[in-house]
Amino acid sequence: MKKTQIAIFVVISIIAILALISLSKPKANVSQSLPGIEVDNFKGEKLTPISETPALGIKGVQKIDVSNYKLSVEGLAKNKISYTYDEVINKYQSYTKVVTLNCVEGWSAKILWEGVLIEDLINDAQVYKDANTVVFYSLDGYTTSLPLDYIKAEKIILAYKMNGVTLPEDHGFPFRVVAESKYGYKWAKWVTKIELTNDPNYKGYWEERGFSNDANISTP
Ligand SMILES: Nc1nc2c(c(=O)[nH]1)N[C@H]1C(S)=C(S)[C@@H](COP(=O)(O)O)O[C@H]1N2
Ligand SMILES: [Mo]
Repeated sequence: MKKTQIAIFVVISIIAILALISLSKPKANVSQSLPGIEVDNFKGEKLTPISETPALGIKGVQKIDVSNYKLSVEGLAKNKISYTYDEVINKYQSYTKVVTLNCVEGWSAKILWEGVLIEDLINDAQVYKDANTVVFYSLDGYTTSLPLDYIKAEKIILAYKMNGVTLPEDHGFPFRVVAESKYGYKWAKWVTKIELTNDPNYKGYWEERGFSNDANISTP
């Protein structure tokens, strides 16, 4: 082979290799809302299908367009943060757990949840020492609160998937709280703001209407 032929061969080979590398790279930071396939069990545990899980809301289903959605972390924190949907999903470690949602109305649903630790989201805001309560604000005007110590100790997640599929709109898309061992009214859906306070007696929507603030599910 002549030198020029070798040079052309080398150049073409390099282009081909670069093309292959760029094709095989996963496209990070781009969220795709593929419907996915719902799972019906997890490690042998039977899950409740989403279709059999009631969807509640004081003002009906909230529709959130993630292209102009922000999740803010405010209150007793040095560094107020405003996250996009993709930042929450891509910047933080994800966790899965099977947790049963119990409503005071008497029904329950065992679901595989996937989301990020609320502790991780608020740590980046540099929470002040006197904060002891976390208040969740939702698009429908709903609010509820949880103790900060409980959120840390129980590794409470803000979920974006249930039974392996993107959280459906009627179950709180894009993010909802999974407040395990507490009644459903602590499981805020369509969360838009997380506020750190030093008021452990803050009363949310149902708490103001007589439901207990600790909301613990009594285990007989
Ligand atoms: N934003 C918002 N979150 C909410 C509510 C609501 O009305 N608005 N209802 C709560 C109640 S009382 C229950 S039992 C659960 C029900 O969750 P699901 O609709 O996914 O079953 O959502 C909780 N989160
Ligand atoms: Mo509920």
